[in-house]
Amino acid sequence: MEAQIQQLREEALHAVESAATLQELESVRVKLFGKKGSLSLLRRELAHLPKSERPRYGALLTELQRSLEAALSRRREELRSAELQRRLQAEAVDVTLPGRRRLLGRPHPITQTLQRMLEIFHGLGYEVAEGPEIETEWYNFDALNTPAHHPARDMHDTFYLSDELLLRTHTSPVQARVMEQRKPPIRIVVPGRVYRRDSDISHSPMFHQLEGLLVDRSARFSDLKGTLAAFARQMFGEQTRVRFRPSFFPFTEPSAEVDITCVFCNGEGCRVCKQSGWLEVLGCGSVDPEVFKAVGYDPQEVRGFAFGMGVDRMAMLLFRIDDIRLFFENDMRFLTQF
Ligand code: 2NL
Repeated sequence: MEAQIQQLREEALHAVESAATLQELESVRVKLFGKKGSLSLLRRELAHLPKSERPRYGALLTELQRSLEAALSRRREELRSAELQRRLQAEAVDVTLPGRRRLLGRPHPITQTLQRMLEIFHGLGYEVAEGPEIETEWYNFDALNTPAHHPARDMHDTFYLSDELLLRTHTSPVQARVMEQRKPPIRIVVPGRVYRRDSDISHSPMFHQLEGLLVDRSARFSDLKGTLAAFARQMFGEQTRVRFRPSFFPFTEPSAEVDITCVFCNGEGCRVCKQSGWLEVLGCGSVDPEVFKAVGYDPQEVRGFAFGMGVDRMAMLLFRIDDIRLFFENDMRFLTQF
């Protein structure tokens, strides 16, 4: 019996030490201490011994059980801490690695351009007004001295939503609405999306306009010229020169188109300005008396001037972009350059 106990002790200790994982160790434990484990079997042997010898062997078996339990828990701790070491190494984070750069958003180049334009007009005393993108024929055309059968109302140019409703083709209807609601003096700029059935390298079916309107008792064409010259110089630099060419719009009389010295060649003449040294950037004029009548003003009492320009076109000149469609593709390689 003593030899058996000694043999089991050696085998068991060896098995415990050579268990390489916690699962292996658990199955060693079951083989030793389980119902049919080696220790239980030995304990049953006690019954076959003479009564006088049982206490001695019983005590030996108990001592064996204790030392095996101790060996098991020591080995369990060893395996646990080895496992922990392994995980700590595998999951280690190198805090000295350079971080991933976060993409920061920014205003779209058209928004940046518009913000700059609005700042300039704010400095000149203008407030911002806005209005609906879906308009009636009255506000978009009739009130602006553009009667039925006028070529501008052609289905080819305007997105009609129904007989009466359309997508506004300019932001002027907002000015008409403001005049209807307020008395002069009025000094507003109106930014917004406008829509025309047009699409190529320099036209987008949706684009952005900024229009301005000033109404008081004494506004003169010379005030308009000074205002737009001041705007052009702040927008494109103090060296910028402006010229006014006679033109026509249904809602202004007289009307003019405004050119600035070419931003690409400083007026020297280049491919973009077709060697003229000038770029057309906006349209303007004195408000037509018919428009004042339509919004309930007395044309004998008030005078005004108005102007309109394409924000997208301004952005193209400011950032030297030659294809308007780039603004609307939302290609990050393009957008992150501004
Ligand atoms: C252009 C020309 C212009 C206006 C817009 C306007 C509005 C009212 C009365 C009179 Cl309510 N005029 N707006 C006047 C002249 C020109 O825009 O080339 N826009 C891109």
